[in-house]
Amino acid sequence: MKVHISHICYCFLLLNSAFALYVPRLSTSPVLFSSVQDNIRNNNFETWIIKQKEVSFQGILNNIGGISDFLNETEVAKGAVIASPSKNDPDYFYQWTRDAALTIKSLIYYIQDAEFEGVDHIKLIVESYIENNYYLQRLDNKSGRFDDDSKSGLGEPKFHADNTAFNEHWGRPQRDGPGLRVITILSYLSLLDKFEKGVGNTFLGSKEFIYQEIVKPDLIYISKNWQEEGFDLWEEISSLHFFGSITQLRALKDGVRVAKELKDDPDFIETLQNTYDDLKAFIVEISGYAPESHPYIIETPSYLKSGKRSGLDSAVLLGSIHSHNIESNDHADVPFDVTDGRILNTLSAMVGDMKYRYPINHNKIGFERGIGAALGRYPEDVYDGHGTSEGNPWFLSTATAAEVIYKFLYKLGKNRENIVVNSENKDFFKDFIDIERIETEADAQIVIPYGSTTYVSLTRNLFHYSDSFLEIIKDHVDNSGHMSEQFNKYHGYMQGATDLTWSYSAVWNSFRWRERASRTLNKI
Ligand SMILES: *[C@@H]1O[C@H](CO)[C@@H](O)[C@H](O)[C@H]1NC(C)=O
Ligand SMILES: CC(=O)N[C@H]1CO[C@H](CO)[C@@H](O)[C@@H]1O
Repeated sequence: MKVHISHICYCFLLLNSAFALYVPRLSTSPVLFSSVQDNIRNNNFETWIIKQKEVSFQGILNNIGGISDFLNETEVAKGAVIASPSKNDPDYFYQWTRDAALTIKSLIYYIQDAEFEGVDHIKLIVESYIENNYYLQRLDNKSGRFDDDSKSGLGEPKFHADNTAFNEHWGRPQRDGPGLRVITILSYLSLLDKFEKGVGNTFLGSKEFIYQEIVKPDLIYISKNWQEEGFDLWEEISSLHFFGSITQLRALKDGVRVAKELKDDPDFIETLQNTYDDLKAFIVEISGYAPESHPYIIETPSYLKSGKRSGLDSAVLLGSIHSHNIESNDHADVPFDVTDGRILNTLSAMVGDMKYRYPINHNKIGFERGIGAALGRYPEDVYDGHGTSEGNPWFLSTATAAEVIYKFLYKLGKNRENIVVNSENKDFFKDFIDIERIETEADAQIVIPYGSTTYVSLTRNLFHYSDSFLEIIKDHVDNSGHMSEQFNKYHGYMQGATDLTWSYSAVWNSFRWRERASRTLNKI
């Protein structure tokens, strides 16, 4: 277990390599020396963000085979992304399709922000991840095979880091992996197009190869399997899940676009388009993800029905942000963007529950204005990072709440949209504005015009609300900015898998959206 009071030197080694910042891994580094100045948490909030952003980015790179100084190349294949370096209690020394796809996306954002200047080394990493997935897709495994009709093997959730199949008992299949991989890889291909860059990796060779050999099999998997049950992103329950469906929908939408661009077989394009239409209708009308009985999204409707769960889950927030990474206004293509009332209400309901559920949040009770809380995965969680006892807050859930609000503010500002508060999103806004009129008249709405004084003060308050989630993260990282999976709900010390790649990626992404939201709001 890693606790945030440990003393580790935070070494800045300026090498000729592009990776200027090396963060020693806690479990293997001897205690060197420490002083108050070394403690990253002693910085003011803005300075902490700058430093934590670098540590977080390096935290992702440290967990990728072929480039990390901390990984043995025999144990971790080039381009494989381990979930965590932790090999026991818990053993996360594997590559999960989901975690890898989500965390590689941070590297793609990094390339996008740099507009390809000085980031050739990151481009190579992204391409080695894509190449690695070509091999993983073709491994027979306990979920099935690559070559059968439904491409069943693509539902395998995790692999050994050295690119061999994991043949033990597990919650499989998990059906979100192929869609997440499609989203990540196609976002990279779009970026190459936008900046007129080519594929550098000689095995992959071209955009066409990547589409035909890697993306297309995943799209076929989705079209054959979207109605089938599978384990959720937390690997615990088999059913249909919002996170899986909404990310599959995004993958199909992007898939149709690229299939058309590359002039793929018209029959295949039609199949994809039909699957997209069917899945969208399922999500909106049939699934039970957005029932009238609840103001928020239900992650796994079958578990709500059986009374086992409230349906509240940070998977919903993750599903929203990871199916809407594109800057265009695509609410019509894929519903439940961050501007959707139900997504915002999910966030407030999570905060409303966990503020009371986790003792470390109790000092947040009673504030008049909205204030963030440490968020876990879902209220009924009992996984403590090592075994089952009681659930705790997670870094990635807490960071994702912040990202949802930053992204919401960014989109509003960028589109110069009014803020409209109505019965669909009042749960989210009630801590910030007086919604009495909406409570009493069902059709009432409050319109706050873009650029008005109220608009400026409301968006500022919401920005501070997002920041309050990141301030919690600042309180719980260790002295050098390392992040595990969870932090204990009673005493706040970290626990669970050390240096979780996904924690670093989620926190890095939230910083990125904070910068974008801030720039947009400053223009009002
Ligand atoms: C890397 O791992 C292999 C296999 O476990 C082992 O034989 C080798 O000694 C390791 N190399 C280093 C540098 O630790
Ligand atoms: C059920 C099944 O087909 N399992 C296979 C998964 O893949 C490994 C090799 O990668 C096989 O040994 C298993 O039989």
